[in-house]
Amino acid sequence: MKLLSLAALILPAYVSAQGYGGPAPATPTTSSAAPISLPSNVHQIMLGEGDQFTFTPNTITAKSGDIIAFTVSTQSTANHGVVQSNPDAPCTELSGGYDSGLWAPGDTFAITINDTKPLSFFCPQTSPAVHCEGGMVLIINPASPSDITSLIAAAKTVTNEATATSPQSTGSDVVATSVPSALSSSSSGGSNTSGAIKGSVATTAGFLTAVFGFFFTMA
Ligand SMILES: [Cu+2]
Repeated sequence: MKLLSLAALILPAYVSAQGYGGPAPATPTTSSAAPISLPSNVHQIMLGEGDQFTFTPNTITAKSGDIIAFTVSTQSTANHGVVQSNPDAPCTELSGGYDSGLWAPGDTFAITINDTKPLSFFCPQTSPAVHCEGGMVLIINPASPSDITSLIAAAKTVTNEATATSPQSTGSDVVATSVPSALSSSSSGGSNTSGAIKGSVATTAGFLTAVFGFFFTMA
């Protein structure tokens, strides 16, 4: 009994030293394709699914005040982003337009739209390939369903012109917003956190085996 009391004193101290007394670790991402139930005012668009230069879907209908959450697919080997454009220049940043910057696979970011007029966007990634020229464009609230086909065709005729300046949190009827809680667990760092947890758990298990092995030998 006395040995067990000693173990009860040692173990919490050890566990505390490993950081378990701090904030709970983020829940690791399991799959970017897992269906998630979203509020009706939230739309999710995947970037780079299948490691392609695509938005999935690449055209959506949304109401004023709706949130569009963008998630870079974990299937992607490239970083992607969303930059507001003028449909007449599909790979050029709209003056005063929204610019997300580039995000890594597994990351989620979001915008709120404040109008129902057509809004067009492109991916600003240019290295090693220019994604916009590969057709990585998006329309929110297209005037016609065929507009996305025309925009993709126009983007593919652009040569070395995917221009974006620096991240801008506001644009034309667009403003960056926080990621809805239903999607926030898939934000960045999931895989790294997961690896850290696994390593820590393995170390703790080894420690426990050593402790109890020691006491067992002593008894
Ligand atoms: Cu891209």
